[in-house]
Amino acid sequence: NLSGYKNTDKKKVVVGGMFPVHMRIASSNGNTSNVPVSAGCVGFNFRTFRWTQTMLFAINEINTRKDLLPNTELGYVIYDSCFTISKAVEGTLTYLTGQDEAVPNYRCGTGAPLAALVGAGGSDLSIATARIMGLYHFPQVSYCSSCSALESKFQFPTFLRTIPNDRNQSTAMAQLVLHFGWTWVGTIAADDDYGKYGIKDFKDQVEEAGVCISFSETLPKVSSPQDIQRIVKTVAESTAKIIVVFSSDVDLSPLIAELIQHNVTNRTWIASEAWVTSALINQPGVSSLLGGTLGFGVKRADIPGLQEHLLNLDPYADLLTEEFWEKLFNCTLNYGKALSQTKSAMVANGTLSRTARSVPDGLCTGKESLAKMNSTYSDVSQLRITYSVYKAVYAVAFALHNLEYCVPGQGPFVGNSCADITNFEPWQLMYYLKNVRFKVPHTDEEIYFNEGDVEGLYDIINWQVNSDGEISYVTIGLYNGSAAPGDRMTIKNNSIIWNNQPPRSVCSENCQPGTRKGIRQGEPVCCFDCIPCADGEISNTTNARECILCSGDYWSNDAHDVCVPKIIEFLAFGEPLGITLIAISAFGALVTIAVMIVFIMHIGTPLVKANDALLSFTLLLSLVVTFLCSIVYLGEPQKWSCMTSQVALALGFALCLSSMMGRYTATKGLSDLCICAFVCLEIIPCISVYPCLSIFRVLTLLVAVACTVWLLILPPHPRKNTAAQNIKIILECDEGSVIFICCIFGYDILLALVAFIFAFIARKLEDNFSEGKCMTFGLLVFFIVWISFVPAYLSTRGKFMVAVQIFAILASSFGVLTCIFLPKCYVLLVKPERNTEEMLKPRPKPKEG
Ligand code: TCR
Repeated sequence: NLSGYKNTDKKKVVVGGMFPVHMRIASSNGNTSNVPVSAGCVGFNFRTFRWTQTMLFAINEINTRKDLLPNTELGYVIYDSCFTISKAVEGTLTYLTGQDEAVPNYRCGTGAPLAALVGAGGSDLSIATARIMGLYHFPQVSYCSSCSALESKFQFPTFLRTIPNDRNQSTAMAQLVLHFGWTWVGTIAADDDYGKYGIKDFKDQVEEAGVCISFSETLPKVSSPQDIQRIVKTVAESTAKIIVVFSSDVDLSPLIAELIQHNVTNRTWIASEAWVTSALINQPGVSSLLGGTLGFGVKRADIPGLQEHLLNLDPYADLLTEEFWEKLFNCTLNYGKALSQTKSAMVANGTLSRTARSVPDGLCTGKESLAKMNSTYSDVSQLRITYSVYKAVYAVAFALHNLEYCVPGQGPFVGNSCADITNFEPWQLMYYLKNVRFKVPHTDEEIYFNEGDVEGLYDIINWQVNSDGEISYVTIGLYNGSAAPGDRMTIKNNSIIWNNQPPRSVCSENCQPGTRKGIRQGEPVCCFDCIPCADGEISNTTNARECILCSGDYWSNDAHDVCVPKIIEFLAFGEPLGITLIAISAFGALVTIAVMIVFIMHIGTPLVKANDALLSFTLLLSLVVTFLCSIVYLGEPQKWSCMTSQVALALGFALCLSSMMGRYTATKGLSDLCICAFVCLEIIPCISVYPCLSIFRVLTLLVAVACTVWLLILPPHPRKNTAAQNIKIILECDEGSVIFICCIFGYDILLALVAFIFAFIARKLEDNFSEGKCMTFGLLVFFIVWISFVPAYLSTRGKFMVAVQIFAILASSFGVLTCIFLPKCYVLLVKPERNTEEMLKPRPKPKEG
């Protein structure tokens, strides 16, 4: 510990200070047979030594000021906490008791009153010391203990700090992560209150916002190669590109060194305040690993005069400074000059003796130039915690000033009394510290404590690698924790320089529309698979959880991101197939009409006469009907067209077949009678062919009636068939009643069979026009067409079903037309000489009765 004040006749007050000048305590040799001594410290930290010097500088500045504590001189006692709780507690007890060897509850002599303790360094140290200080109502002002646990006034009633509460920083980090849309981050925390509370607050906030933590590692407090190796492995194997580190530089540096060894690159690090501008981390060679790092730094300030103070250091001022000098210049100071008694007495407390430190042999004079030596100690470019130390000392000074200049009778204490600067109680100073409000010299920042905390202001710092591979800290944004939630953070996005490209850190990329998220069992929610939607289902948002089923008349498009109306399918007039079918049926109808005309022109000739003109015309007419009714099948099904098409076809065929049969029987005479009678199954007394024929006429009539009833009760109607095919709606006719349709077409089949039997039996009968053969052949064509129609019809879908049906109609009609009428037309038109009575068989007179 260093202490001192100048000898003047002013009133004196002692301010305590505690800094982690060393990085750790030397490990003990485990020997329990010796008298135990307080552990020595190793690992000199230039940065924290600068803080120490800043406290001295601030005290000197205050002591020379005329407006602040003009009649009081501040002295100081500074302890090295060695970054270790036990040392910090030891220092606190020593400070409180005034003994070199700490004896609690005992304070020696009536020396200058103790004012407040500045510091303790890290949060875990402050937590330990603040508990002791709290016992004695002794104020403590910390410059770098930022842990949120210290905000509890219940546990730490006399703790104040000039560094913002880490709650702000954790929120800021969470906002930063959310700002850039990173949802997959790794975290590394130091194994102390700072790291654990900081990371916990951060995690709580990001996880609430849907970010997933890829890994959480804890840095060992006592350097452990296995632990470091394990963390390196985790970092290298993780797919998280963003790693948030809440740790002090001292704890982090072994990991960074190891990561560089393993050449881990392509990560973006989010730095907490404790290492964001640390020279311990920012060593040559880290740029590939840490370039592009983003971090939070507390407010920076320039303190005029500090640099001169730092450079005008007297190497022999005290033991710490001597050690500093020797470490910096790597030499041994020439002790012969000034090794005082007091200093050797203090060796035991904190710093190791020279021999134990094993300094190098080269001698130094104490005249070496600090200015030429560019060290962290004299670097005043990033005065952040240094500035916080400065503020802490000033806070104590202003509080003391207010205490000293309390107007008697108007004081804050019982009976409006004031405290006496030469002999005050620590809780009295605490009152003034709590209520202190002052402007920091050289900057216009105003400091006051709100429940012991100051405002959460941070610079957002980006580590930018310049052309020589060095890293410079560029402030790319600000965070103000006391602003409205929406505008706490301002970031200049385009002034950020990333290590290579702006990082993306997600476990799984977003699921595009058309797919849905599929969870992976046992993995965080940010890791998922994108599963394409099934046919007929869509998703139209990114990261949809479910696909939506398209309703009724809609179906998914190829990309599965919108429901599109199903394709409506029917055989249209306009399309090639439709046109072809119309043409064929029109052609058929025209040919039939042409045949009719030919027959009319030759109406008196034997051939026409022999064939019973009326029946021929009925047959031809029925053929025209069947040809034309195929057109009705085309086009979008309407109620009328559905009703017409089947009925017209069935009646057309009935007419056609019955007239074929009738005509045949009419022509064939006697021999056919028995056939007719046979056909009529003797049930109907059948005397001539004509009554026999009329049975079919009656039947036809019955069918017509049945059709009418059918049309009235269960009419065929157009229907949207969505079931047959997913992507299409087939417009078709619903028959209404299957039984009816079977009946009327069954009747047609019956007629056809009967006609066929007639014709088959009669085909051997002599006649010049081979009437019987022609008709047999025509009916055979008819049967073949309709039998082959069945499988063809059943194996097609949609509009082709209609086409198959029309083809069957046309084919059968053409078959009948050509077989029956072609030979006759041939005779009528080409061979009129054969159209004579002789050529015809003598017509037998129909038997009456
Ligand atoms: N608060 C940390 C310790 C710490 C620190 C630093 C240590 C902070 N900033 C800079 C060394 C250098 C912030 C704590 O433990 O609360």
